Amino acid sequence: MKDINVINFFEENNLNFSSNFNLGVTNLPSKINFGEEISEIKSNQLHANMKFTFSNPEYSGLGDKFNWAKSAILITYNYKNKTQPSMLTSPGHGQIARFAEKDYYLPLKNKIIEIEQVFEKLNIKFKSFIDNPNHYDRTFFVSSGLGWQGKSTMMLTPGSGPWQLLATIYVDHRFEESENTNYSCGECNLCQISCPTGALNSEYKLDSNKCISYWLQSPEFIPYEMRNAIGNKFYGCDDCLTSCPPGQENNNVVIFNKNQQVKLEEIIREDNEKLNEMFYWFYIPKRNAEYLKRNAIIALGNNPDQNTLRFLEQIYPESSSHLKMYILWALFKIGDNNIYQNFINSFDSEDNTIIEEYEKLKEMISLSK
Ligand code: B12
Ligand code: SF4
Ligand code: SF4
Repeated sequence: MKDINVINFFEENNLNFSSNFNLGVTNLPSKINFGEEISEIKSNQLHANMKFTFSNPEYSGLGDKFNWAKSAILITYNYKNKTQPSMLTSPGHGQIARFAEKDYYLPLKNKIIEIEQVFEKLNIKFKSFIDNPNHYDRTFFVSSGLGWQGKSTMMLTPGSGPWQLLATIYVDHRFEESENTNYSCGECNLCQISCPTGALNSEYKLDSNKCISYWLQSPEFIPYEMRNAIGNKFYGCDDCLTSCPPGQENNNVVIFNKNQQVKLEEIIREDNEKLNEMFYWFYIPKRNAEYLKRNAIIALGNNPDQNTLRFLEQIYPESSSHLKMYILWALFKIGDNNIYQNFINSFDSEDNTIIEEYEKLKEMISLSK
């Protein structure tokens, strides 16, 4: 008997999908295994010491994880919503990458719950993964006929390009396998030349040590060369996505999208707990909103308005010594004043890591004179 098409199966069970969703199927066992690729990235230190899928590559990259599973369904959610994502921000404002302008994982997670309810009702075993350290979400994308992996490492589909989030459901039921497509980036390299830091200098390989998206989620001190490249970005980076032709609208008018910008002063003044609530869907190291304030200070140093100098001078005394290091950098970056000189001379901290950073800052400032 012919295997049933996955969409027809769900329709028969009263579950429909809007055009934002796309589904593809890989039959199992698949012999697909990205364990080696993930390990190689780790051993070449391109993962910037991140944990996630790098903690256990042998398992996270393994396609055939469960011997009971007959198919893997790859489900994608296109969050572009037919509008061109914007890079525009006003002075004093910071940019949020499109995937994080709101909780776009939520519609995907809700859809997965609906799918799981269908399987539960039919007594079919399943296991779902989305942004889970135990599973590499891109594993079945190409084999499920949904598109190809681009030179930016993003998974691309004609129409939605890279603007999609991915999830996988292993299921003890055999569906009709999707047909493979045969697309590729061809000679295009726009993501590589649009990346402000050279993180994509080797095609199809991301060096996370140079990736702004990584640094804005990292608890480490952000290196000085990165701070300049971060520009007005507050969370995430879309430069290799916005430049990607398969993800662009035909009538490519760049619009201003208020959901993609935040007023940086407001973020810096906000209570840490409130910030955690406001951005509950962000990955924030240790859920410590100090890191969001750090991002905001860097973006403000790169994208100040008329009030910024006065504002930084005002908040400096009551800020933590960790944030003081960034405020000093921002004051220096904006330049043309002596405020930072007074502050830097009187700086004091009992934390050795911060003192180390303070020495680096002084060296950087003296070198640039
Ligand atoms: C760690 C991580 C990051 C890290 C590292 C990203 C990376 N490319 O590895 C950082 C923090 C930098 C990051 C950033 C972003 N991320 Co992220 N991230 C992850 C996470 C948790 C794991 C990814 C992973 O395991 N990487 C390891 C390596 C092995 O993966 P890879 O780069 O894909 O490696 C392949 C290539 O090297 C390729 N390759 C090597 N040589 C060659 C040669 C050829 C010819 C080809 C075709 C391929 C090829 O082979 C490897 C295996 O396929 C996943 C969620 C998950 N659990 O899977 C989300 C995930 C990858 N991220 C996602 C998103 C949305 C982003 C951002 C766009 C967010 C933003 N706007 O800031 C950026 C994009 C940056 C970029 N260009 O990739 C989405 C991507 C969806 C998509 N369409 O592909 C995912 C899948 C989350 C999700 N559930 O939707 N992310
Ligand atoms: S997310 Fe930004 S920094 Fe990272 S590879 Fe893409 S363009 Fe470069
Ligand atoms: S910008 Fe061009 S090279 Fe880069 S992922 Fe998109 S199509 Fe591929």
